[in-house]
Amino acid sequence: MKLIASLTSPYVRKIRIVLAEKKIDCELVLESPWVEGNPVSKYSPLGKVPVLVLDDDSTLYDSRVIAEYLDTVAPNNRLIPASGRERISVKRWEALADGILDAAVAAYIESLRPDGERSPSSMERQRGKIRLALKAMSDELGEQPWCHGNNLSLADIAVGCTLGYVSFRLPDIRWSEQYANLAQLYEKLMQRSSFADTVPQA
Ligand SMILES: N[C@@H](CCC(=O)N[C@@H](CS)C(=O)NCC(=O)O)C(=O)O
Repeated sequence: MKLIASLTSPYVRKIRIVLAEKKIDCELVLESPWVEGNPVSKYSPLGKVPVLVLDDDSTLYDSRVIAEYLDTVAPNNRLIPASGRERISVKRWEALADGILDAAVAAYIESLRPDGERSPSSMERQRGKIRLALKAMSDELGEQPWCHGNNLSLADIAVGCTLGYVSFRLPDIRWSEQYANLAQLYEKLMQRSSFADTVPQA
């Protein structure tokens, strides 16, 4: 099994953390989907990372499908509840976290465009979503030790990857000063080697 990956992608980080928490061995194949002529589209028609290539050469994407697959094939350290409202709650957290990521990635990509081509209104639109969704995250976490239940779940992994990415690419969004509960959760997550070993680096 191999993971087509880039070290800055927060969606890839989510999968690397799932692999580490579930102690699953997987080869990491580093490819940037932004480099001209990159081979990512050979693995996924969407041309995005992560892609998981299975031993029979079939491929899985995107990160939500891969996370679910890994949690199903390895029943140890379950990260997603098996069914019902519990499962939906974890998946909803993941949707919230990934939604912030989608907006953060879009805002960052827009910021890289040359002067004159950049759209301040489009960047502000994405930033508005990020601000609202971070507040929703903080409100929903409240005083709970974990996003869902009494243990680490995919909800915490997705939220942690999102918080790390916002700090990495949009450092002027000072979520940790604004939301003490999110800062505490991130600090706790960063004590795990799965998180500490996967901090995004430029
Ligand atoms: N929904 C996808 C998002 C994946 C994604 O957007 N990956 C980015 C890297 S952070 C990418 O490969 N972008 C390349 C492109 O948009 O061409 C997932 O959860 O895996």
